[in-house]
Amino acid sequence: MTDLAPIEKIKADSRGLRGTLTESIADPTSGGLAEDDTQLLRLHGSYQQDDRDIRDQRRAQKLEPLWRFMVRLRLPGGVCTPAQWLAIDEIARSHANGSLRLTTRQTFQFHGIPKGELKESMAALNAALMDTIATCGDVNRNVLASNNPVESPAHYEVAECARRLSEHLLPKTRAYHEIFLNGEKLAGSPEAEPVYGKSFLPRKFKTAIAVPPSNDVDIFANDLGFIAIVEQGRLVGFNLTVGGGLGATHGDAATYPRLADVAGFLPADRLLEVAEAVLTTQRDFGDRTNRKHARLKYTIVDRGLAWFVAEVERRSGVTLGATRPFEFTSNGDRFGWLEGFDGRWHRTIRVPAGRIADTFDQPWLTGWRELAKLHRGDFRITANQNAIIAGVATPDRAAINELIARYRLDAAEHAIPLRRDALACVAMPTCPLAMAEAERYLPQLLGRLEALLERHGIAEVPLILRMTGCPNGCARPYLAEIGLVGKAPGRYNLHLGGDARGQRLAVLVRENLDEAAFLAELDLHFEAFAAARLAGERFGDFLWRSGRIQSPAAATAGG
Ligand code: SRM
Ligand code: SF4
Repeated sequence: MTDLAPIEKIKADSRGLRGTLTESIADPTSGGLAEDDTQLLRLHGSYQQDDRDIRDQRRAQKLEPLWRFMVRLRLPGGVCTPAQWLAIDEIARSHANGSLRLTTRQTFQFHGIPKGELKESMAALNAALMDTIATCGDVNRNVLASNNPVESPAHYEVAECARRLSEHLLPKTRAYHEIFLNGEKLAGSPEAEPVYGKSFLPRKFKTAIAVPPSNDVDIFANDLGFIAIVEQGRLVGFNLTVGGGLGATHGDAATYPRLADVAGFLPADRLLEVAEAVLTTQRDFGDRTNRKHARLKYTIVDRGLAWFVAEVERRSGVTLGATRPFEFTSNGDRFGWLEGFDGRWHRTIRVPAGRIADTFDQPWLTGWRELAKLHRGDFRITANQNAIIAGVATPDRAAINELIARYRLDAAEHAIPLRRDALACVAMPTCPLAMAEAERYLPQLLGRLEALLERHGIAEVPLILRMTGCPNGCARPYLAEIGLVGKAPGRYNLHLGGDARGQRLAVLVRENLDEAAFLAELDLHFEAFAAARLAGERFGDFLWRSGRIQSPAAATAGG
């Protein structure tokens, strides 16, 4: 029998994810943690990182890396109150690096928290009724739900479903409270984990709920998904999706991005049973020997969808019905004001690469803080790294507009569609897995692409570009019309041909290109697109229709 991956023993022996985290955090001799504790810390929502920009310099000075901690909030459906925003803002300024990072999974990340300030940061979150439990590691992560949440009563129900799913699939261990919040110390055996067992899951596990026609959560990239079926304005149930995931390793054909399968229909009131059955099936059958083969997508490919569905039906006691018809028309956000079904207003604001910081001409951190002081509804983070000022009464709109204008919060919206919809993952300098730049390089890249598009007269055509610093796919580049995936410093693989609904994978067309080479390649495609585009045709669709890209393995999800 093949050996278990080393982390399996760390989890199993951790006494409910405690390990020696309390001691490691208190140890004054290092800014970092004991090796095994770095793994366990993830399941509590934090990663040990170092500043890669100064890694070599520190090494030359014989200093340990400058250990700092990334902390990720649990925010089901991306919802937080203005008071919570203010608490988050305060932590960013007093403990982290002075910026907030909105992620592609509808939440906030802090970067740069020193070890000695971890507990204080967690305590401040706790005081604002927030936590970071299970936002990283081999557990069910932050649950996504389609924005805008109060666009219809069904959206409201779906946001509530996301919250219930998140609670239901939380680990039961009190380790988080003990380690970070001075909770009572465990005496005796660790708490039972009826859903997870003592080794938790073989790998990360991601859940999302989408409300057609918007696929803003990119449901097909998730291990587990629910497509809301709304009839006569009422949520009647969900189409279940299983086995999506994007992570891959360069040069390893056994790893690949995969779109989820649509497995059948379930009534709305059986959501939790079915979710738990999917999760426990993966818990019991996922590959615990090879982390690169451990996601649910590989379990389903290896054993077959029919087997998987039968197992989920047996465990949940729910027989899935025939998939109900659904149609997605977009996977992006809609900017500007939108009126909700209840007469309240929602304003989506573009936040490039999700980064909110104060700079000389864009005092965005301050601007959002001022908004939070004034706003009486709530905030919603989108899965496209943007934020929504939600639930605004008509008379309050003017004051909000005034703040948006004063702090130039909408500066990134007065731009061509490419700039409004582009995503970039964090990458350098905090991500230890980055092979190339992404977030920091995006502004420069967009400028060059914009010039090309203008030259061909197609700058106003919607176009989705997403880039990542490595093949893990955190900004979902494999679902973009243009995906750039970092291979080495300054070099990227070029993927083309995703659609604008998150239902078609882009294909790898050229590898290891420097900027000049991929711009030249794109220039040729843009020229052809400008010359032969049909009315309303998208770039990704054109590439397939014109035969400029093709693949025997072309995959489309959900028809
Ligand atoms: Fe991710 C690992 C950042 C969404 C696939 N991701 C990481 C780490 C934690 C690096 C690490 O393991 O040490 C990155 C931290 C960088 C930093 O400094 O902040 C990181 N991932 C992010 C975020 C912040 C990207 C962003 O710019 O917004 C997103 C945080 C989401 C959240 O709030 O939970 C983020 N990551 C995603 C997504 C998109 C999604 O879920 O919709 C994916 C692709 C979907 C998927 O999971 O298949 C994704 N991240 C990965 C993977 C590859 C997983 C795999 O199956 O191979 C890794 C590496 C790993 O797990 O080994 C990874
Ligand atoms: Fe880091 Fe790679 Fe994810 Fe970008 S895609 S944040 S480089 S793991």
